[in-house]
Amino acid sequence: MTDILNTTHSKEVFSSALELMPGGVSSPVRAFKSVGGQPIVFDRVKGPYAWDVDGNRYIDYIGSWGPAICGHAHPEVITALQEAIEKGTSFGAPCILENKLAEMVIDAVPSVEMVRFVNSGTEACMAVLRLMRAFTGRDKVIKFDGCYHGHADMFLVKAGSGVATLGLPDSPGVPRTTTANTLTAPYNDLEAVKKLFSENPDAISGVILEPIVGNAGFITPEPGFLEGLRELTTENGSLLVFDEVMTGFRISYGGVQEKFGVTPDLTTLGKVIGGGLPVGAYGGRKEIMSMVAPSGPVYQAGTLSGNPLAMTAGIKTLELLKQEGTYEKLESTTSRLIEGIIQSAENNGIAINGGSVSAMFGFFLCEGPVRNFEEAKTNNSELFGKLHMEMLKRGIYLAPSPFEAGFTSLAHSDEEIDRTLEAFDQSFSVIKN
Ligand code: KE4
Repeated sequence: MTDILNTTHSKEVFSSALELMPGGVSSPVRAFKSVGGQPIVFDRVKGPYAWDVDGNRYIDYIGSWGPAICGHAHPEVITALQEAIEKGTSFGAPCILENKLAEMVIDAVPSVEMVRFVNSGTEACMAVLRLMRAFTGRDKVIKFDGCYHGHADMFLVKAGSGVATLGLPDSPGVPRTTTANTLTAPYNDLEAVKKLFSENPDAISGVILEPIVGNAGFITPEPGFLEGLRELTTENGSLLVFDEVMTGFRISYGGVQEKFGVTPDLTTLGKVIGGGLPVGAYGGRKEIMSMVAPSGPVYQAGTLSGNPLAMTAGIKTLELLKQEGTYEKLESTTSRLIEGIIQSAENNGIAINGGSVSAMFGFFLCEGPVRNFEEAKTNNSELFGKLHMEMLKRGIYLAPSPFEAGFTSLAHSDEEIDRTLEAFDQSFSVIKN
């Protein structure tokens, strides 16, 4: 099964884009830099599929980097948006839809008693750091190597996602003074975190992490890691923050914190809660959130925050996800996929280790285990690039970086998984030599 793809029009459009936008893209990871080859210019998406401007169809395992968990352009989301748009695209005023989505988030996410909507995960993480510092009166923050919390200056320290993909160490333009208060530790290393707390007594506002990592590739917390961070932050009068922008409403309806039973003080969200439109959010205990302007002194604002279209798409998406059997289906689809990928690589003598939790998966082409970013970087990136290219030729659209997780959706059926595993079999047998 090799659909040799004619990507002439993609090439034309992308070469024009290169003249118009840095790297021809609106976000770096889309440029295929780390896998090489021709970025695919999308024309439309539906369900588990994407079509490019040359008319080629792909089974999509990126899902717009997370939002399309119900499948692209879900008919009920589209219909809800069509109705909402008749009432205008943006109010800049209180809107009952904000109440509705806020209630859904508060009901679902254990740590969230009050929530503020913003327009991206980056904004949510920026705001939550300001709030952590204001609430504790402390300036330092601990993040983990390879974790990505958006592109705000203070987080661009050993970050993951596009920063890792492009090998950007600490991005230029970020003053040392800005990152001086950002401390880092290896993921899954509680001793390193303890050491930072003992070296910085009463100075650390909190710890922020991806409770399941998707931006250094897919890395899960070792047993006891999340629980250990909960104890350490409480003992030290610091806050625990789960950045669930990627995992929120994906790992379970209540996120990692519900599935793993560890409740942080604050949570950031994005992607899924916008149903494909720009939404981010941060929330947590009322005593903390009540510090946010205008109820408190911590300033944060946004022209399009809480806009009716984004709220509508988010509400409908969460309604779909809340339905009976959703996460069981996502779990079975994704575990069948990753088990098949691993089996296929092993059948071809290719070193691989990977896994999945609900609708999120990933694998590294290296000997395992991969418990942190350093171990993730032993991934054979050259072989990964070859695999990506072979899969693309067979109409399978994987994340163009070994430092990104993959995503399935409710629209991925047995047919798509079967086709995908067939393509992996063929691709692994081609690249193994
Ligand atoms: P955005 O500003 O991209 O909405 O969210 C930033 C962010 C924050 N926290 C986590 C855990 C995230 O995964 C993200 C964004 N994720 C990347 C994918 N790895 C977005 C894709 C991109 O940058 O193009």
